[in-house]
Amino acid sequence: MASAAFSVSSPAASAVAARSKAGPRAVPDRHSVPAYLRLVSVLGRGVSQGRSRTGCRVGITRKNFGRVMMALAVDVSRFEGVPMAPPDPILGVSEAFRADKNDLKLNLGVGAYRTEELQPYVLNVVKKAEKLMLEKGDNKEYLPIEGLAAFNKATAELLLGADNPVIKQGLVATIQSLSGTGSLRLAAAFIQRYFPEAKVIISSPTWGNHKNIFNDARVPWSEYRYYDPKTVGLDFEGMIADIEAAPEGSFVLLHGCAHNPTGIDPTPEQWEKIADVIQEKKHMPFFDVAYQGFASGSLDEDAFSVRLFVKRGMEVFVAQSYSKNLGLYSERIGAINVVCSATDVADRVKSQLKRLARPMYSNPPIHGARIVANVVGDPTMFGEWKQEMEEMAGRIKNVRQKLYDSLSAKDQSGKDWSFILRQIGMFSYTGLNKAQSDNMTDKWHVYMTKDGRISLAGLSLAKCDYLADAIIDSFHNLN
Ligand code: KET
Repeated sequence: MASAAFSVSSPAASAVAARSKAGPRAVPDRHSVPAYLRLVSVLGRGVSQGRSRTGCRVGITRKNFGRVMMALAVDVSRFEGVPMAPPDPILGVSEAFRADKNDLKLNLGVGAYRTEELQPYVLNVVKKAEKLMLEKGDNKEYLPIEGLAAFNKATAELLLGADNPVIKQGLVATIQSLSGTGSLRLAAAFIQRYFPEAKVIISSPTWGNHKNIFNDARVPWSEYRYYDPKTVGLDFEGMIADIEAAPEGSFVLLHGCAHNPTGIDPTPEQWEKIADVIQEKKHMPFFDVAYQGFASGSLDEDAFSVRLFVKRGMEVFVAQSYSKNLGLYSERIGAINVVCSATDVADRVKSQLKRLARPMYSNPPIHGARIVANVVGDPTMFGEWKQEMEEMAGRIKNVRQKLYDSLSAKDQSGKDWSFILRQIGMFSYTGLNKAQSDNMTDKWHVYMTKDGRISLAGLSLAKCDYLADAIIDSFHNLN
């Protein structure tokens, strides 16, 4: 990046060097002037100054400046080889939505809860907990690497049930991490370090970021069948066959509830069979629980799958998120739990998770952890949370019903839209292909992911008719 034009033998630079108290020995040659300093010199106006690595004060006059600037202008950036990254398939949709000036626009991209007025929602119980925290005057000291102890206790209990024997026996290694994504990423780093031969199998389709997470952690992955477009339901046979065929000891990534993006979960009987084949093949179940309480409205019901595996005495990974169920999206609060078969194993696993976390992000943020710990630890607030969660889940169910009603009433083709009612959680997987999804956005200003997923949490009853028109037009007029 250095240009031949920047030479300390130039008259101006020599003059500066001569003025330097450090004497002639400290005159910087062009290699002793760090790149940043040369750049600073170019960007500054008039005389720009700085210190070279030798500690000598250097600077160049405006007169000399022109030459340097010209030389650098034709120089090639060190970042020339960095290509433009594509927008994120989910969060990039929100960026495009913000840029659209049309009044009809609707953001059904990201899975984030909105009120009936389509406004973001901060839970009352969260405001209450924050008020208490402020009154108490809690400090902002670093948390330990594993996070807030009260949070870690609360989160494991919420997931597994407070009287689960694995908690009582100290078999659960829990680390507070950076929400669901950070917890998954930490677990992926653990897999990469301690199971370098293992691969992860993930459902087809799955939440888009799963693939990025394992790619970045250099953990090989492949897909197992999950969604059957013909039935718009679960391809259970295919799922079982693919889990069975995976190399023994694979990690099987499962959505604990409210599968994203399909909204299709296995039945309790199917979960039993999935557990059977995972156990037979000595696979490791790895649950992603991002929607506990949001699928059914009940925290316990939505933890059914995880608890089933744990009850069988299996070792299990579980990543948790409080983005959706407590609406703490930007607080980045979640955890990775590893249920182990012995206390000393849990201790060792925890120690290694901490070791991985320390150089990655050192220790997690405290604010969201305190909110969760306060809400779960206080019976009144805990009750209020459950009620608000039921209300949120209830609003989504109402919108789901209304969308189905609107589609059924408006669509004259006889198409069966009842799959929308069978899907659960925040999303509906509409079956719209990329061209149809593009039409939804380009013509109707409905922002959604290109896999045909819409977030019903971003829809209001009032907008259901409009959305139904958009879907019918896109579905029938494009293929
Ligand atoms: N797992 C799943 C299945 C998931 O849908 C999300 C978020 C996460 C983990 C991570 O959430 P976090 O906020 O890191 O705790 N999904 C929504 C938002 C996103 O893509 O980041 C979404 O699918 O819209």
